[in-house]
Amino acid sequence: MKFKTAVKPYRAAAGGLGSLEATTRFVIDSKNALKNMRNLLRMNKARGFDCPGCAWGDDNKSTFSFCENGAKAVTWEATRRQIDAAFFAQHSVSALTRQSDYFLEYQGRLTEPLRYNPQTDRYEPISWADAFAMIGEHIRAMDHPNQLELYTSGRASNEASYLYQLFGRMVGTNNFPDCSNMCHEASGAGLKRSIGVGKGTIHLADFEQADAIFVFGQNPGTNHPRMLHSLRHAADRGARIVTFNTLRERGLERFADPQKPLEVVTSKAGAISSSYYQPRLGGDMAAVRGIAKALLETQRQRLAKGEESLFDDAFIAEHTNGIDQWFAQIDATSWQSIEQQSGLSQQQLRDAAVVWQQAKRVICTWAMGITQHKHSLDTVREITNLQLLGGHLGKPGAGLCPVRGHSNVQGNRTMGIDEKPSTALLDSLGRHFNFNPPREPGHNTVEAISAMLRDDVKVLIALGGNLAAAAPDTPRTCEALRRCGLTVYISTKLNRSHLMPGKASLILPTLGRTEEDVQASGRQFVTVEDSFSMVHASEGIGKPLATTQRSETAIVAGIADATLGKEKLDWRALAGDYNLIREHIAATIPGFDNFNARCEEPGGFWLGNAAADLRFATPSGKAEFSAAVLPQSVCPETDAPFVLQTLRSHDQYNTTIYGLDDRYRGVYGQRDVLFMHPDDIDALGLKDGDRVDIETRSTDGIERRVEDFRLVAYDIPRGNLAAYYPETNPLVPLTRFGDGTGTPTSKSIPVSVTAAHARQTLRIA
Ligand SMILES: Nc1nc2c(c(=O)[nH]1)N[C@H]1C(S)=C(S)[C@@H](COP(=O)(O)OP(=O)(O)OC[C@H]3O[C@@H](n4cnc5c(=O)[nH]c(N)nc54)[C@H](O)[C@@H]3O)O[C@H]1N2
Ligand SMILES: Nc1nc2c(c(=O)[nH]1)N[C@H]1C(S)=C(S)[C@@H](COP(=O)(O)OP(=O)(O)OC[C@H]3O[C@@H](n4cnc5c(=O)[nH]c(N)nc54)[C@H](O)[C@@H]3O)O[C@H]1N2
Ligand SMILES: [Mo]
Repeated sequence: MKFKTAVKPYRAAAGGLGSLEATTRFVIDSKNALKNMRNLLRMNKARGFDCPGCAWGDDNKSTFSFCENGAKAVTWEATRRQIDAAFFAQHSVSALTRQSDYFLEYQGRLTEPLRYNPQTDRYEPISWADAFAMIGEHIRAMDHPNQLELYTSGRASNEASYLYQLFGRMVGTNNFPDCSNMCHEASGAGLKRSIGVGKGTIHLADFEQADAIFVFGQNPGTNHPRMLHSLRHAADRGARIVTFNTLRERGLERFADPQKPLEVVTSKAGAISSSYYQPRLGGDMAAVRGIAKALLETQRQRLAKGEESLFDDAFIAEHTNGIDQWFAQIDATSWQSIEQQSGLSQQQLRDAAVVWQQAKRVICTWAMGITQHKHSLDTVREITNLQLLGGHLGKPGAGLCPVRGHSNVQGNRTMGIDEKPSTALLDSLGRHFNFNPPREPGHNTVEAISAMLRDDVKVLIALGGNLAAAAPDTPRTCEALRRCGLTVYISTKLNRSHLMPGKASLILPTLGRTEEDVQASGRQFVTVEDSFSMVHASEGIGKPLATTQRSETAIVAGIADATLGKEKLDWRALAGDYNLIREHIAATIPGFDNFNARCEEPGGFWLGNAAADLRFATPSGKAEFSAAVLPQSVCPETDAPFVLQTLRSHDQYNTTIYGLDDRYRGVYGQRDVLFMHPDDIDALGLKDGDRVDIETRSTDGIERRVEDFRLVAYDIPRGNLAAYYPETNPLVPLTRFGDGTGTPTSKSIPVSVTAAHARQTLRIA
C-alpha cells in the first residue's frame, strides 16, 4: 500500500464535506458497500445494532444515528476480506511481526480457530472442540487459580462479559485486567470517593438545558463525533462551551453537520467553544483550583458587601462534607503555583470562573487528557469539587460526565469485570450460584503484565483487545505475553498480540456486533450500556462471513464448559438462549429487575444513579469534597526537557489503524510524527519536517526510545509534545502509573528529543 504524505493545515470545520467524503471512501474500500450502507442505516436505531465505535448515547429523536468514525468502525468490521489457513501457510509469525498494525488488520476477518505451531512458526487450523479441550486442560493444570488472567476489551456485550466474570470467579480468581485500567479508571475511582458512584450522573438530554459546558482533555471531533451535535445545539441556543485542551482541536472550534445538506454545501459551520484554553499537560487540576480560587475570592468580597452567595449553600450544607478543608487548601495554593503548573494566566482562569458563576446549570465532561496522568484521581475529584460548590448535581442540565471510550466498557464493569469487586457483588453471585467466590483482589492490567514477566501466568485469555499494542512499554509487554503458558485471543481481526504467542497459543474467531447471532433457540440480541447508564438491546443484521465464526458468548461458554463441566452451571444451555443469561443478571446485579421485559423498551432503560438522586454511598453518606494538594510537578521524578502525550489520530480506533491521515490536524499519509511548538523546534536547532528520535527519561535504568519521527510545528504549549499511540507505547513505562488508579501515564511521559541519526524505518505502512 502506498500513501502520499503531506502536512498542511486543515482550514474547514470539523464534519461537513470532509466527513461525507471520508465515509464514502471507507464504505467503498470495505469491498462490501451494499451491506455496509444497509448496516449504517440500521445503526443505533431501535431495532438495529449499537455502534461499536464509542460509548456516546443515542438521541432517538433525531435522524442522525452514525458519524464518520462510527461508519469506519462498522465498515472495518463488515469487510468481505478474510484471513484463513492459506494466509498463515504463506506467512510465518516472525515474518508478520515485521508488518505494520495497519497491514495486519487490513487482511480481513479471522474465520477459523487457529493454533500456533512452534515447529513451523505458523498458526494452523484446529477444531473448536480441540481448542476448548486444550484451554480446559491448561487451566486445570495450573498450580493455583491466580495463574489465570482474563483480559477484557470494552466491546464485549453484557451477556458475554457476565458469563466471563462468572467463569473466572468459579475457577477462583479475580484477575480481570481490562482496557478500563488504561482508560477511565481515574473517573471511576475518583467519582466513587467523591460521590459514591463511579459513573457519570447526567442524561444525554441534559446537554439541552445546560448554560455552560466545561470540556476537559477530550477530542470529540475524532473520538466522540456524535457529541459534537450536543455541543453544537447547546452553543446554538447560547450555552457557553469552555474548552481546556492542550492542543487546538478543530472539532472543538467549528463543526458543520454532515447530515444537513445546506451546511455541507454552504460550509456554514457553527462555532463550538466560546472560550478555548490550552493548559500544559497535566495542568488541569491547577486550572480548576485556579477557577475555584477566583470564585472564593469573589465570594468573600460579595459576602463582605452583604451580597448574595455565589455558591449553592443549601446544597453544600445538606449534601456535602469537607468544604472547609478544601477552602483551606485553596488558600494554601498560590496563584503563582497555579499559573506555573496550569500554564494559564490568572486572568484566563478568572474569566473561566465568570462563565461558571453566571451559569445556573453546568456540565463538566472529560476523557483521556484528564485520566492518564499520575494525579488523575485528584484531578477528577477537583472537577467534582467545582460541581458540588454550585450544586450542579441532581438537577436537569447539570452534572458530571466522564465520556467513556469503548462502546460497552461501562457495561463490562456493571457486569462484574472488576479486579477489585465489591463484597456485595461477590455475596450476590455466591448466593445465587451457590459457590464461594474468591475474596482477594485480582490483577489490573499493569499488574497482570508484571505477573507474566515473573512467569506466574499459565493461561491468558483475552476477550477482544490488543494488549501487545495497547499496553505500555511495548518490548516488555511483548516479552510478558510470550512468557505465558497459553495465550487465547478471542478476536475479529489479526493483530499484534497474536504475533506474541505464549508457549502455546490459540486464536478464536468471533462474530462482531454488526452480525447476526443465531443460537439453539434462534436469533439472539445482546445488551450494552452507554456513558449515560442507558442499557439497550443490540441486534446484528449482517450475515457472518463463515459458519466457523462463533459469538463471544458462545466462545466463553465453550471455554467454561471445557474447564468446569456442567456440574455448577449448564454453560452451553445459557449460550443457546441469551434470555437465560439475562435472567441470572436480573437476579444478581442491581438495577436489572425484569431485564428481559425492559429490553423491549425503545431506546432502552436507565440504570439509575444514586448520586444523581442525591444519595451518596460514601462513608459519611454525603458527597465528599477533596482537599488534595497540587502535585509537585507533572513528572515529579525527572527533569526532562519535554513532556509527551500519546493520543489518537482521526483514522484509528485505538490500536486499529484505518488509514494514515489525521485530517483535522493536517497530517496525511503518515503516523510517525511529533507535534512540537515552533519555538522549541528553533531552540533545538532543528526545522519543521526534520526527523528526530525520542527517548524517555529513565528512572529505572531501562532505555526506552523510538526513532525517526517527523517534527510537525504545532499550536501546543512550549515544553509539551504530542505523538500517536500505539507507535509511541514503547516510551510509556510500565512502572509509572496513576496514584490510586494503576493507569499508565500515557499523557505525561518525560522525554528528550534528538536529531535522528540512523534512518531506521519504523514507519507504519
Ligand atoms: N474514532 C475513534 N473513537 C474512539 C477511539 C478511537 O481510537 N477512535 N477510542 C475510544 C476510547 S477507548 C477512548 S478512551 C476515547 C478517547 O477519547 P479522547 O480522550 O478524546 O482521546 P485522545 O486521542 O487520547 O485525546 C486526548 C485529548 O485530550 C487532550 N489532552 C491530552 N492531555 C491533556 C491534558 O493534560 N490536559 C488537557 N486539558 N487536555 C489534554 C489532547 O490534546 C486530546 O485532544 O475515545 C473512544 N472513541
Ligand atoms: N500510549 C497510550 N496507550 C493507550 C492509550 C493511550 O491514549 N495512549 N489508551 C488506552 C485506552 S483508553 C484503551 S481503552 C486501551 C485499548 O486497548 P484494547 O481495548 O486492548 O485495544 P483495541 O485496539 O481497542 O483492540 C482492538 C482489537 O480488538 C479486536 N476486536 C474488535 N472488535 C471486536 C469484537 O467485537 N469482539 C472481540 N472479541 N474482539 C474484537 C480486534 O481483533 C482488534 O484488533 O488502550 C490504552 N492504551
Ligand atoms: Mo479507552
